Amino acid sequence: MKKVLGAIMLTAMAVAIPAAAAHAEDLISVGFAQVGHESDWRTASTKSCQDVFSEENGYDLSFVDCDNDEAAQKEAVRSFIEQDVDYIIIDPIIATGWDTVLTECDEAGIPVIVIDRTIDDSDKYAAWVGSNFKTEGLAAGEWLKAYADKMGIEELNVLTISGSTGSSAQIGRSDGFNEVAEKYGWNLIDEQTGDFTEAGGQEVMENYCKSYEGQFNVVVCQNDNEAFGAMTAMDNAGVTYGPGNDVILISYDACTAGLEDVKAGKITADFECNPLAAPFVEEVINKLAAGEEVEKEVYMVEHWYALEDQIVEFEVDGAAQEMTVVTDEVIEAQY
Ligand code: GYE
Repeated sequence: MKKVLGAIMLTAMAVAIPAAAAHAEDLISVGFAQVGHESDWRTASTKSCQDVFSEENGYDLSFVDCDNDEAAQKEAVRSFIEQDVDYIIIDPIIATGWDTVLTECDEAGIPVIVIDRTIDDSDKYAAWVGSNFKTEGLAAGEWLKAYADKMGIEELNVLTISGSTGSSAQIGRSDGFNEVAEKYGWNLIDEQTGDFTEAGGQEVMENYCKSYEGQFNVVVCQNDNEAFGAMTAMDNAGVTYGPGNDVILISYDACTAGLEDVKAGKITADFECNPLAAPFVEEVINKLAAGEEVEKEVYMVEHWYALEDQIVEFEVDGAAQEMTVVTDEVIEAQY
């Protein structure tokens, strides 16, 4: 048995050595036009891609941080076409305006894989891997309904700090939550963008605290970083938030620091968006390379998080939703 194991290990090493010493021309070249570096979610997404598309794994990755600049993102894609990379990955900053540049990729014969946010005005890409943002918004809304009922809170006065305007993440989360709000007749006081950043969240919340003092009992932040900023602003204004306090604070992403704030009783519920798309993108690339059919849409699996007392039963589109209680182990296991 020992001998057999040794032989297997040797074979594995024999395969591994040439790959590790591979020349650039043996590597699969991938260009990745990333949105920017605005959030913890984004950091996890970038790391996931850099880990999977490493030289060790046989890739030559050209990574461009587009700093939330749509024009820079199109330029990055065009530079990948010039470099004649094998595959292009795009996380589109906004959902529209893509058909021309995707046509150029198509004409150059370079397959495009879209991750995370969607492209809504062109289908000239091989596959998309990401999340259902509308489902996230619906889940946050239906959770709020069930939780408010449990707590006997009859009137909901909601302030939203939205994500980058025109991104599919913002559009989906707003559409989903607002649909539920309209269904139950909640008062949607205001919705302003915090651009998915902590500084943006803080600025918007500072204005809200001044303009709507004493008039709101729900704050919805469309990502954790905005929630971090909003909490600073509420602390400074003397507004309390989290279970049992003045304001029900809802967030999206459920990154490690977000879950820590759920555990600490600050964020009331956090709706996950899973940033680890890269392994699924690699599967798509492998299939394309083998000439196999690929699925046009691949959805990430996500969870809804709260502390025990905030766990309630609710449905989205007729399907019962499970919630996860945030514990140290859960936080530890999160990206
Ligand atoms: O929620 C936010 C990030 O596109 C889903 O972008 C992503 C969003 C995420 O900046 O934190």
